[in-house]
Amino acid sequence: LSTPIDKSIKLDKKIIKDAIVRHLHCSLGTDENKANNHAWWKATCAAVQEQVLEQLRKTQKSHYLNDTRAVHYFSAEFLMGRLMSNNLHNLGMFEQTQQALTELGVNLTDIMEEEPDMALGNGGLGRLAACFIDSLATLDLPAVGYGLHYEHGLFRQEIKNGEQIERPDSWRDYGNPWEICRPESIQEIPLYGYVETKYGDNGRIKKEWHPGLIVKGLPWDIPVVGYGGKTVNVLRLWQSQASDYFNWDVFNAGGYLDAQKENVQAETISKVLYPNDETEAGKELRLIQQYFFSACSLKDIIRRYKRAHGDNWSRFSSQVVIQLNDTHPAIAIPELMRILLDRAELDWDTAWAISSNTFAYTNHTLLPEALEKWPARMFEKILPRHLEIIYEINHRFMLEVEKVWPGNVAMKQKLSIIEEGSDKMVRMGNLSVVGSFKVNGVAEIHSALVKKNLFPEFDHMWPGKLTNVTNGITPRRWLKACNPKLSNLIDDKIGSDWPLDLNKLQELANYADNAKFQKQFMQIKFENKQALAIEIKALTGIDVDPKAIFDVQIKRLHEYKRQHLNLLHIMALYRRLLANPNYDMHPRVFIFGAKAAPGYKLAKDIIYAINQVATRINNDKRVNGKLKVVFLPNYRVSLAEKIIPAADVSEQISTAGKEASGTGNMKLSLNGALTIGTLDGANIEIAEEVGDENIFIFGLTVDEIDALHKTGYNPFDYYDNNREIKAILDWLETDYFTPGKPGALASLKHSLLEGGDPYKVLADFESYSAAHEKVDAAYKDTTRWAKMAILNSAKMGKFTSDRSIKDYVERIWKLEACKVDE
Ligand code: 26M
Repeated sequence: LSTPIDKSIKLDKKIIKDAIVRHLHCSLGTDENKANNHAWWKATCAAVQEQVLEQLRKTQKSHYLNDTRAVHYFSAEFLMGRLMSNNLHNLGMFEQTQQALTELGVNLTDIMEEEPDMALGNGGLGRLAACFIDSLATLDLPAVGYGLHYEHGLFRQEIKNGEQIERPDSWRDYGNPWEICRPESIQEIPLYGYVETKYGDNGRIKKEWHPGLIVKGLPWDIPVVGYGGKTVNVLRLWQSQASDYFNWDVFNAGGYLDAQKENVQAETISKVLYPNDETEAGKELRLIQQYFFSACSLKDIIRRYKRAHGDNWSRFSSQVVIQLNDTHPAIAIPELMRILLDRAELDWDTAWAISSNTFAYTNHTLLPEALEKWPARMFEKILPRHLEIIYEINHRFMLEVEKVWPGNVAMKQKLSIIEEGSDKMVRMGNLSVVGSFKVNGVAEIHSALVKKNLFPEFDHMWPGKLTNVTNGITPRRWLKACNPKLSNLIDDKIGSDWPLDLNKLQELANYADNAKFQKQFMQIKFENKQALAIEIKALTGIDVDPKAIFDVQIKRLHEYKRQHLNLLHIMALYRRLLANPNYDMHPRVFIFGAKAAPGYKLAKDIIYAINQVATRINNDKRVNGKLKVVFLPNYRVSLAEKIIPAADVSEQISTAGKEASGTGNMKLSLNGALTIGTLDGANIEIAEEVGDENIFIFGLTVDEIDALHKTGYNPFDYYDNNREIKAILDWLETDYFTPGKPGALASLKHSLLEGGDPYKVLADFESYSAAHEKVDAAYKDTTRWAKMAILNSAKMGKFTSDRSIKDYVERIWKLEACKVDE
């Protein structure tokens, strides 16, 4: 792959200005005097969208004429955030648009705040998909993102009396200026019903699925603008609708009112994103969502393939590669088999060769509770033909297992796609491995553990199928757009082509010891902290001093991510300060952002505990401004873009072996925050890049966690032998942090003791506390800290999502770039 050069479109300021005003008048029916920020935002979007759509048309023409192989990224989640700033930067129109608006008396930064986040994802997995489609377009690779057009994205979080309240997210209430509805490409999706076995003329058995319900899939296209503004790919999201002419088949004929009920059911499919980032076993609607978007997307791909190749399937897997973002779209595997067998009437081996050369699967987790399983009975009800096909896939796979491990029943049970038991289950991970030509983990350690612990026998059966592609992040959003001051400084120092070639940041290392550059770098950090301090005041009413260390933990709330380890340490600092008012520490602000799954009780208890401890500490004069704790409500992409440029310290403290990769770790380090972290996920590779002297590593390793687990971990050993740990845990049971409500925080203590402390919080506490003392010492040495921060930014080149995508292209997709003509 060649690295594109700077190819930004230089649009005249005057043209932009005219376009904005034209849209204000002609699209929005208002004028310069009446327009509020929302109207200006919409008019500006419309003006930008004109440029975007022109490039989209050119891109599609070019891909069509070249009949290119393309990747189809299937993902139940795309956490896009806001698009205006990104599109302006990628089109190379940011400055001109800013000036155009200034001349109109409008502030671009203000109107960008009008844009609601597109929060169609939970966290890391969804944001990864968004970074990947940015990189695919930037690298001029033919690609389509496929997903669900949720009416409501991830819930909006409010904090009331310290507790999380979930409110609906309505990102499209006032219209989404970026999306285009494509009714000409509606698909029909069958569900329920039964399978009829027929005998064809040649005596061959034919299966016919008689669905009980058909729903429509209406596609919405979101243009994805590559950096440089040449390639514009699409993200195609499916909305479910009732099918107006076919609701129930003859066996279920109902009246008009019954049909209305079916309409509601059909339209429920794309209503809401599941707010859980692990499996909720047995949620019928979730399986239907998965099948709905996978089936719509496959039909869309096949329609396009047939336009070029007719009924000749022989080139399908050389033109089409489908990447499964986790197992959520794995149902696409039996769906493609169904189409090839029942519709195209291919024989099994031909169909299987096509299908298994089309799919590749990315695993994002080792946590057993997050591995998807669906009850076979549920499958039978919703997708009866698919269950038959899965059984046949499994039967043939079991014959392969028999060849490798003859007579080994236990092995067959272990590897089977079907988990036997009182309630048979379909294991989507096993189906994905069997039905794909490549499987990857998302960081070196994670991929090694996928091979060693999760799928060792598959690795033995198909050497080379399991591989690694370390995650990455787009530097366009996560440095250039979100941290304009630092970006400009970098431009001045090393030139402006680093967003396309992030390894160029290496050159900053030459200035790591340069006093003037250190001063400039830290001055920008300080100004970003001032801006965040204002935001914190506005959102929470809390005053924070930008001269304090801003110590940040922003991610979904999970026990394995150990926000409670951070909290226990904050309580320890508080206690030390109360015991000794002269306790020597540089002032620190601990900043949290985290949503808990609505049904995850302990996660919500931890949010409550953070808020209660925060209130007590923030109002305690005795800490003398040395300690502040801030929980920022409604953490989301657009809030991350404000926090990350202002962070000094990045908390990446998961139990070793539990965080597949992490990507926030990369964003924070890129913006000059120093990591305090465990040897887990991509932290290990970050440490390799920045060097051990520029990161604060602590805690047990994967092997040590394993060993501890095997010898029998007893959290009471730490409680009984460490006075600080005992005091802190006992403190949680008093009403010190919850006046009048003793025991309100007891569940936390309980989970760490009687609950067995499954994520080894207490085992890592001392080491974590010691690492924080090193952080404090390092910060006091301003020269040393500045150098370390600069080197973090300088060494993040590896973690551009462009590199991840190039790895996917080389190791899995085998795609070629397709330049878009002028
Ligand atoms: C599954 C079934 C039903 C409802 C929801 C789900 C589900 C949704 C999201 C399960 C998992 C989901 O996301 C997991 C996730 O975000 N994993 C993270 O992926 C990142 C990108 O690879 C990694 O960096 C993180 O380490 C990993 O936790």
